[in-house]
Amino acid sequence: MTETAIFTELPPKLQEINNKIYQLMSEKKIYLQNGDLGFASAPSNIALLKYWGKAEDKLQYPLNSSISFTLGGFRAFTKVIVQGRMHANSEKKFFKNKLFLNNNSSEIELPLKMQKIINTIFLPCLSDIALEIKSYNNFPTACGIASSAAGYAALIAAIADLLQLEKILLKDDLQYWLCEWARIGSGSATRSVFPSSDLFIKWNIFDNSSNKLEFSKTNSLIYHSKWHDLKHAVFILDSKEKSISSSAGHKYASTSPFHSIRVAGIAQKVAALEKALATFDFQTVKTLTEEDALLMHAVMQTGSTPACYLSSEVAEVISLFIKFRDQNNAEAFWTLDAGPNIHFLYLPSAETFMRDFLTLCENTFKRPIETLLNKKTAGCALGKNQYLELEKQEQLIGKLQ
Ligand code: 2P0
Repeated sequence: MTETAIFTELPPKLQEINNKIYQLMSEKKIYLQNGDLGFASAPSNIALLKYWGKAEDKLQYPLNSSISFTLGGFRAFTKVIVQGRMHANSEKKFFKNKLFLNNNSSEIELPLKMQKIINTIFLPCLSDIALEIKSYNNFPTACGIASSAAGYAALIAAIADLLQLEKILLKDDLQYWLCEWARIGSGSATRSVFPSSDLFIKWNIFDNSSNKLEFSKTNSLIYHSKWHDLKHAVFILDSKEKSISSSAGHKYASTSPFHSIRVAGIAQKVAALEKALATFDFQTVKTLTEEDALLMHAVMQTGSTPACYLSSEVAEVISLFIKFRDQNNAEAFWTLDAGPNIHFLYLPSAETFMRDFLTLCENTFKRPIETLLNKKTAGCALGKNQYLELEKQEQLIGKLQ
């Protein structure tokens, strides 16, 4: 049964596009055969205002709106390869989808959700073909850098490339299709399927006036051009896999007494952040981002199953940072996702400050601290040429030094 599980209650607009794809498959205008390939590379993203808690679990509607900054250098690279052939006349036979992660030669079991997404997209030819998926990240997995966002975004985009949807769908419909499927894969992935120039992405909650079944609610924001200079670095304090996954954590969000406080204030913060991004109000972006990170971690720590990603060492680094930053009037701020690694965002004026701060931390903790520095602005890229072009760029991620 698992093999043929599909999503049945999709948003009507998504279903409509899928039906169009099914029709083209049946007319052989989309035709796949053994060895056909789809390529994509997608960036990760870091939320300034976070998505934490789901209004609906299956299709992953969020409890609050979120806004992210695209991390063009932190990427997933995904290839999908067809096994079998569409409309095979021979006896129908189910092939098995295969997943290979991070250049590992041993196959890993496809998560049920991934299986369901593939089954739904390829419904008319499920008994004819399967996909071999080869995906890797150029950054550590599961340590507070959204690997599932980049991973699901790249998978959906690679499938779009395989199906040649860029030639078949209107641009807006393709963007909608990518946003919706990426979100169903992993909520934050819906913020990782936009093209290059889109630095800040907003994923909206469905308000009472909108029909949650009709509309995709992810869009790129208008922002001041000075944000193109924004730098991003992560201090890796611990690269072990996190003990409570984000998906589990989302479930407990609403059990925290701080949850309703956070959600009640978020609409106003989203509006204020949008304005601050448009007007280059650095101070407001800094304050809103740091405040929401603290509030989200308060929610995480006080749910029925507490998750403490803000460990004592992380807290110590953040408090050192705030003190040193304020002494130096440095244009820099921090945020923290579901992992013990701290993200710093800063303007070129704070580059020396950030290097000095790293030295301060290393002296304080008496050990070297690994850093990852984002060195690329790039969005979601479909197709072999863009994939190879990005893959051969060695300096997507550097070090703070
Ligand atoms: C975010 N995070 O806005 C928040 C902040 C982590 C902390 O979205 O269950 O992997 O796949 O929808 O997207 C991480 O959760 O969770 C996340 P699912 P996801 O980026």
